[in-house]
Amino acid sequence: MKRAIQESLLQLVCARGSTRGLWIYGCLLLVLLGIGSCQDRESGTSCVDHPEICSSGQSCNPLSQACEPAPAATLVLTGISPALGPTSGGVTLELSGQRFLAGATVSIDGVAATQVSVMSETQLVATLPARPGAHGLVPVVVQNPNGQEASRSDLFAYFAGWLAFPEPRFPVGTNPFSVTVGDFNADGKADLAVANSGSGNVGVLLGDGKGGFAAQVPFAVGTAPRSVAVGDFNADGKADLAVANNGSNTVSVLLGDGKGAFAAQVPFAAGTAPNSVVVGDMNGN
Ligand SMILES: [Ca+2]
Ligand SMILES: [Ca+2]
Repeated sequence: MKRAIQESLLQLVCARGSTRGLWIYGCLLLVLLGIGSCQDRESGTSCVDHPEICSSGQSCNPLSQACEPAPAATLVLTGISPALGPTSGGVTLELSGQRFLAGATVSIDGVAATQVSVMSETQLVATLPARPGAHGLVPVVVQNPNGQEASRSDLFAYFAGWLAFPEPRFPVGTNPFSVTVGDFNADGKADLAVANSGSGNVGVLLGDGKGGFAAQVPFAVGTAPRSVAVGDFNADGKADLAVANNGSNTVSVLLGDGKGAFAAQVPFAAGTAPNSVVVGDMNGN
């Protein structure tokens, strides 16, 4: 019934016998009422009801109810999962969107993602590239082989995991009990001396001045050294070491050569089970 009334209105308003003014205003009224247009009337069919009348490359404009050239289909990126990834890279990302084409490429913060695989027009997977130092949201760009690009800077962020910044570790002996700082090779860079209680030695690690240390060089002392201190015990300007040996009731003195090495320990008797040693000028000379 409604359809019949619409048809009658269209016929009445769009009839060629109408005056031109009535025809224009009538057509406008029909469009506003959503009934149709005289253009449809003349062609006999509305593309709103019959979208199939639009040829390929056209789409139906619901306002004019006429077939018009379709807007160019554009590549769209709508989502990335997971939305966070480590700066060390290597994880698989799933990108969703529209009109992904086989051979599409992905770049993340300007670095090409590897192993890009287009699963469908709406989904592709890619491996996150490593990006040391990156932090927070970064731009992600998908490019089709035809040159179309989609870019989003609000979908994916890098985070710095511990893998990206490994904590430096420098192995020493067994059961290290005490550590002290000195410059044992006189190069102006801080070195370390460690009392390895379980190994019966002192480990010396020469520093590079940038937070790194060479492998420790062990120097034998007494049993179960628990404490180590730096001093210049023979006043030659070269750093020496004193070590409290808990297990042998001695304090060992090791004279340094100023090049990072030490002479064999000279033990001095101490009380029972010494646990620490300090350096000072005990006799005031
Ligand atoms: Ca040094
Ligand atoms: Ca000395």
